[in-house]
Amino acid sequence: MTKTMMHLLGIFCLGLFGLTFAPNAVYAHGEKSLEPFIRMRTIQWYDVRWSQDKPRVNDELVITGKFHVAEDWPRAVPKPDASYLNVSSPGPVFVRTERYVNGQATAGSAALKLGGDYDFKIVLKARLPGRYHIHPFFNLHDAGAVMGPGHWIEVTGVPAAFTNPVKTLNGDVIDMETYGLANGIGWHAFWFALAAAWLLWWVRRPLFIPRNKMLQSGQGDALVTPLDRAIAAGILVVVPLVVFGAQAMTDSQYLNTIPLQTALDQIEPLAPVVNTGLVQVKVQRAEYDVPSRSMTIVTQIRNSSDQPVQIREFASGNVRFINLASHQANQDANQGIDDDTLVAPQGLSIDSPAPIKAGESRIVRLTGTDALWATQRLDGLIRDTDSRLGGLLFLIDATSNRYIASISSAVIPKFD
Ligand SMILES: [Cu+2]
Repeated sequence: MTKTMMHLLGIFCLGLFGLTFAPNAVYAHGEKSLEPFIRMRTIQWYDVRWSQDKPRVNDELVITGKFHVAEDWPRAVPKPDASYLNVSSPGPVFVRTERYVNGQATAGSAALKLGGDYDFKIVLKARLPGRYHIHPFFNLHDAGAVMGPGHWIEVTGVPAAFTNPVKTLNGDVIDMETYGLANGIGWHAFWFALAAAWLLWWVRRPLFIPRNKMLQSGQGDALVTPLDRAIAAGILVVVPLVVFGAQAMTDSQYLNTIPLQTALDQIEPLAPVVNTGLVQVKVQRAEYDVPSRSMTIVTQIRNSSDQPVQIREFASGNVRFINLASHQANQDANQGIDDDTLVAPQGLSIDSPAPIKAGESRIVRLTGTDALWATQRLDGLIRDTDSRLGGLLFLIDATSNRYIASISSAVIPKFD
């Protein structure tokens, strides 16, 4: 090996070491793993709330929220024909007891409609004590997990206190923590023992090379004894007998069983909440300034409602830029996702902050500047093959009526 090669190898190993032990990846669990255009332009979460921060073991935690399915769904992502609303947590630290989408109880996957509006409610029950970052998220078939906002939850109490009784359709009450456990362990142990015994039966004798030698010297017949054949025949008879016998016993013991369900739940979107047409927003141009980590969006806003409206917030990929001059700014900044760092402290700056009058159409330049573009890896957008920004623009009138627009636009990067 030449000296240069040794050097290169050294640098490679150092790099690998650095990547493996990088300290800043400790809390991440997939929030930023998907391409920014997927996080911005598929499921657009908002109003996500957690019922409490510190449940005890067995207490309920309810996550509620809303999401809009972006109209400008990326071409590279399969349409959301099979999507599953889930909760991300580090292991089975909660159990999910109920889930509703648009008020409809649902357990399976569902097809979502582009441009559709949905609300959801997930009921969890705390199982293991600890401090966890909990997110609602959508598993999109063939695309990945689009995370909603996360929240730190501290579960207190002792693990042994957890119970999970469930009443079956037959009226029996079973404990889900232990139900069928002995049976499952028993069957695994049985098959493991049988397979291990059969392996050992052969392994204890001379293996590959001695056997090969015996074959070569014409002593192959001595390798398999009549006893081997008898045992093999025995297994061939006994294993199917055990399988079919156990199946028959199970059938007679549990008369009413239901197979695991594979059908898709059919859930209709709500009456439009986003892009209702009363306040129309068109993006004329969006520009991302790389060194100052600043996104500028030039929008044309047309107010067809009968009240003046004011811009309240721009949210994209769970990063929120709040108009600190809007009359609900304080409430917004302290609501919902207050304890994680996804609200940009400097907020959203607006070049013409006066409310847009009823009937008025105005060009408004919005600027959101924050390191979150980089730390949330949303700035990777400009190096993607789909450099289109997406997000929700919230507007509000004096009586707190809210108008939401799902906007999208190609982004032009500025590198100097
Ligand atoms: Cu998290």
